[in-house]
This record gives sequence, structure tokens and C-alpha cells, in this order.
Amino acid sequence: MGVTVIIPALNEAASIGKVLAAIPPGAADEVIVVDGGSTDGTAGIAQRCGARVIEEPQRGYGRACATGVVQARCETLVFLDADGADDPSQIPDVVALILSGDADLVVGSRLSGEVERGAMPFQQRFGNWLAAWLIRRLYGLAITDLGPFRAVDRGRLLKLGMVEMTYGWPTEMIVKAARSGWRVTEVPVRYHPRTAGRSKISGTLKGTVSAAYHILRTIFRYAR
Ligand SMILES: Nc1nc2c(ncn2[C@@H]2O[C@H](COP(=O)(O)OP(=O)(O)OP(=O)(O)O)[C@@H](O)[C@H]2O)c(=O)[nH]1
Ligand SMILES: [Mg+2]
Repeated sequence: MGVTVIIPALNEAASIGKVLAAIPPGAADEVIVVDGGSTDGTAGIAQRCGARVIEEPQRGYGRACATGVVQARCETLVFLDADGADDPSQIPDVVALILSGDADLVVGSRLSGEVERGAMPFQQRFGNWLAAWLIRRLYGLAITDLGPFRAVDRGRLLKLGMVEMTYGWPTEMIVKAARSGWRVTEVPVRYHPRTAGRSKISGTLKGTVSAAYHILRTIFRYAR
């Protein structure tokens, strides 16, 4: 029982403390920061803020999340980013339908929620819209976004057999959930611009092309 919050982090020293402090008291029984070998002191800050820090030296957003899943001690998992883009005060909203047994996967939708100015460049907004449209068409799942802020049952997630270890991971979870007949629900969430540092993915051409490739490949791979 209980809730484990899993936060993948790579060089997010400017925001990790604020993110951890914003987790509402009582909202999580365990908070894991999966550190990808940060060189800016992220792991130390996370530890001092009371998080359980797990090192995952292999690169990849999905890899970090998957390591958190294996290590988590609670049955309900919540994923959110370390860069300050997601709002930890919304953890209770995201996790509620899992805890009540009314959903198997809850995805925080930024597009049906609130995107702060500068949080989501046009290409990221369009990419998410397109991916969600494809998933509606190919999988019959009524979703609007593929956001990282989400909640899921750990036992179920382990049975999905996740293989994507980069930015295709969140997409793979959704399409495999659809294929497995899970009850997938969205709740609106707020999305802020990352607290500090240059955008590594959504604001760069290389990052955008790579993320788009992994997301689209994953959608078509399981559509057959
Ligand atoms: N441990 C670990 N964490 C990662 C890795 N890549 C990204 N992250 C973390 O995963 C979260 C999402 O990554 P971001 O770089 O913010 O991805 P994004 O939101 O698509 O793009 P930008 O915010 O525009 O850079 C952040 O908390 C990152 O620190 C990695 O290889 N290892
Ligand atoms: Mg980000």
C-alpha cells in the first residue's frame, strides 16, 4: 500500500529542492529521486531534502523511471519531473482515481489543463497533440496529452514489460495500457517553464526530432 513518488533527475540542482519541498505533507509515503550521475550536486540536495536517492548511471529518461519502479516500496506510483515543470501540489489530484480503484493509469494532461507562457514550445505542443490524436485514432483511447506527470499501480506496470528506455517510455505506457484494456483517465494539470537551465529536449532541434521519432515509432509499433 501507499504512494511512491518517482522523480528522474539529471543536473537539476536549481529546481530539485523546490520540487521536493512542494510535495504536500502526507501525499507520499516514499519519494525517490533517480539521479543519472548529475555533476551539479542534485543528488546531495535531494538527500538533504529527505528523498531516497538512487543512482542510475545509464542515460535515458525511461531508464531512470524504470529503475525507480523496480526500487519503489509502495504499490501506487507517481511520476513527475525534477525541473519544476510539473506542480507537486497536484499529486493528490493525479493519484486519487488510482487510490479509489477507479482507474488503472491516470495521466496529467497539460493540454486540457494549464500551460504557462513559455512552458511548452509550439513544436512540443503540436507533437503532443498529434501523438494524442494518433492514439485516439489507432487505439480508441480518449486522451489529449502524453504528459510525464502520471499515476499507476506498480504491479500492473511491471506486467506491461516496458522496453523503451528514453523519451518513448511515457508513450509506451499509454499504448500498452490501451492494448491491455486498462482504464486510462486524464486529469488536468498545470505545466510551468523549467525552473532553470537551457531546455535539453523540447527547445532544441535535436531533442525534438529524437523525442518525436521515439514517440511516433512507439505509437505505430503497438498499433498493429
Ligand atoms: N536520471 C535521469 N534523469 C533524466 C535523464 N534525462 C532526463 N532526465 C530527467 O527527466 C525529466 C524530464 O527531462 P527534461 O529534460 O526536462 O525533458 P523535457 O521536459 O522534455 O525537456 P526540457 O525541459 O525542455 O529540457 C527531468 O527531471 C530530467 O532531469 C537521464 O538520462 N537520467
Ligand atoms: Mg522539462
